[in-house]
Amino acid sequence: MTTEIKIQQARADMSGETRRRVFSGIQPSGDVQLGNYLGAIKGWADRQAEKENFFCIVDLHALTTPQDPDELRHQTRSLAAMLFAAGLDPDKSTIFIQSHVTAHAEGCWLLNCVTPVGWLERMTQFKEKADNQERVSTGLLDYPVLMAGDIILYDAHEVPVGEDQRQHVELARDIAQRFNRIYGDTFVVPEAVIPEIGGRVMGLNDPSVKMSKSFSHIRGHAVRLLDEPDEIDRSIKRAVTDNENEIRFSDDPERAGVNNLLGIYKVITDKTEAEVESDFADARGYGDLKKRVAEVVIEALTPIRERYNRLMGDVEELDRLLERGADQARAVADPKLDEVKHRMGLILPGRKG
Ligand code: AQP
Repeated sequence: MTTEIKIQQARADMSGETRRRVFSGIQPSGDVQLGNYLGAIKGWADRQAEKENFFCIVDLHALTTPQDPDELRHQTRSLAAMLFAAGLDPDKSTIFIQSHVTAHAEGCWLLNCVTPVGWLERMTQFKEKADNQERVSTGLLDYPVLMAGDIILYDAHEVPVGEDQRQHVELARDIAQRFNRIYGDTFVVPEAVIPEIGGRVMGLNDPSVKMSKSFSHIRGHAVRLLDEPDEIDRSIKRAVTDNENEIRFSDDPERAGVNNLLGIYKVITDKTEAEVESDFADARGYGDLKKRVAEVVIEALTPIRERYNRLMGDVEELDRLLERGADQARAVADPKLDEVKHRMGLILPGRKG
């Protein structure tokens, strides 16, 4: 960076002109569920005007577990439509498919070469997912390095994710710092931004496990964003609670079901804990709680489902929006990848140094 640019940058920073850069991703690995929405997508959409945003449909990550090829193509477009329907605006955010920007896969290889394998073997999500599979792919182990590359190739400052991704963002920090130490200052060291409530929406059928796309086919586990109102109503009415009758926030694991329902209500209505508890002061029991939670969820998801259906009716327009996003993403990721290659000693085609 020249001195002139550094001065301009410092001025812009002082006047607050530069916006923090945000990167996050979501896998097209199943039906988007309420946890994905409340823990990640809703926050991305609510804050997109304040930041410079990159949101990525991480189809390469989805390949780490077995996928039907036609189904994966459908899920990828469907997820794109869902993100636009949930409020991501292509004029405020860059929304793109990971495999359309080849710098992600190349960056992963380069970062693999500075990442000790022991760091990956320690990842909780790897251990959990590996336990559930007969044959574990190298990709499943390597997933966090690809994710680190996704983030640091954009010099992202912030990574808004649900609690389950905290460890992977920590790893991205470690990899960025290690690279900077070995090859000189190259990457911004990113930070995870995790919502206090909503960061971990739990399964309705079992509030001791997180709500997950992979389990969304299990009856009563999740609210899927495309569920019809009566289905949402049924899932929430079947939610596991406890034998008490007290509607208040609590960190007692025995009361995790009620806490989960109150958390969902709180994030959707954007109220404080005190306001939420006062909303339920006149409730006559968990039946009332479930009824009102179902109402606010249905009210929030109905317009998203309607917009989604319209977008899926015009696949050409959807693909056009995704191409535009990929062009914008390449303009940032490709020069960064060149810088990384150069620092590591690779010859860039057409460059003398
Ligand atoms: N239950 C949850 N509560 C809060 N946030 C959640 N997220 C996922 N589940 C919850 C957040 O959603 C974003 C996208 O997730 P992902 O597609 O990268 O995969 P994931 O974290 O593994 O989510 P799933 O739904 O559990 O998918 P599968 O079953 O395919 O693994 C992330 O920011 C995540 O934190």
